Amino acid sequence: MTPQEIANFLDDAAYTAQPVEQISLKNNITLEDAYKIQRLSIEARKKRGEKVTGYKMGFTSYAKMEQMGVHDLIWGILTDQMQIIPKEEVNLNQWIHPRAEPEIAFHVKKAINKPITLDEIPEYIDKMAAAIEVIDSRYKNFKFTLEDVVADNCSSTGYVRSDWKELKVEGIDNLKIDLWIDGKKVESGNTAAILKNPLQSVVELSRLANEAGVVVEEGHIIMAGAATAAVYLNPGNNVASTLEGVGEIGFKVAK
Ligand code: OOG
Ligand code: MG
Repeated sequence: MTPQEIANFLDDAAYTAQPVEQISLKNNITLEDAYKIQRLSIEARKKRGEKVTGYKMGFTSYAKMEQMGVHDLIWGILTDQMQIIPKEEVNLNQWIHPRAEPEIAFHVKKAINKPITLDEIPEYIDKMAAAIEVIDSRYKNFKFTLEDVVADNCSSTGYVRSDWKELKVEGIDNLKIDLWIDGKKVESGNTAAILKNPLQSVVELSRLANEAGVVVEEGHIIMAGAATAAVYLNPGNNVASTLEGVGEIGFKVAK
């Protein structure tokens, strides 16, 4: 298949919520091809009227790398269609086998058009929030190689955040971050697990985006990557994440 054909194949899988074979089984794709396919699949979403709202980093914590068996940093693209309205009910039938993970989100104050350093962060990032990412690999059994998952836009499918709070750099690398289902703590982590400092995720994104010729625009959201493993969602679940000193956010899954 050509990159365009693979992009359409994965976009159809997402759109119809039907799992597919890993594309790496029958196609020889490099990591560069995989990112090209990712961008083509976003073009398909844009044709349906979706707008890019930001970026997500993946495999920034050991817990995630171990759970999924992929040990490289990845980045994916978020759109407005993926936004979950806080406290509103979501329907699981729009997805294949969704999982939730607790994250920290950042708000871009000024367009990031070059690789930035940790020291430069306050010039570009002004706010932070507690967040939940919903990931839904389009591949059967949630199994993939690095190239598979990158082509599949890094399993991106949903995200929700708390109200924005002023960015506080001091201590951001040592905050408790937990995932709750039906009032029970199901995953417990610390922001230190995210590249030792979740702001390092922004630094890495700025490097990767620059290499790809992408500008992270003012007003965009950046998800730093989960600090813990992800948990499957079930009908009727009440899902929440709490981020120490920053906030909490949740949503309900329809029965
Ligand atoms: C890939 C996405 C990884 C994260 O936060 O590490 C990710 C996956 O696990 O399916 O979003
Ligand atoms: Mg994630």
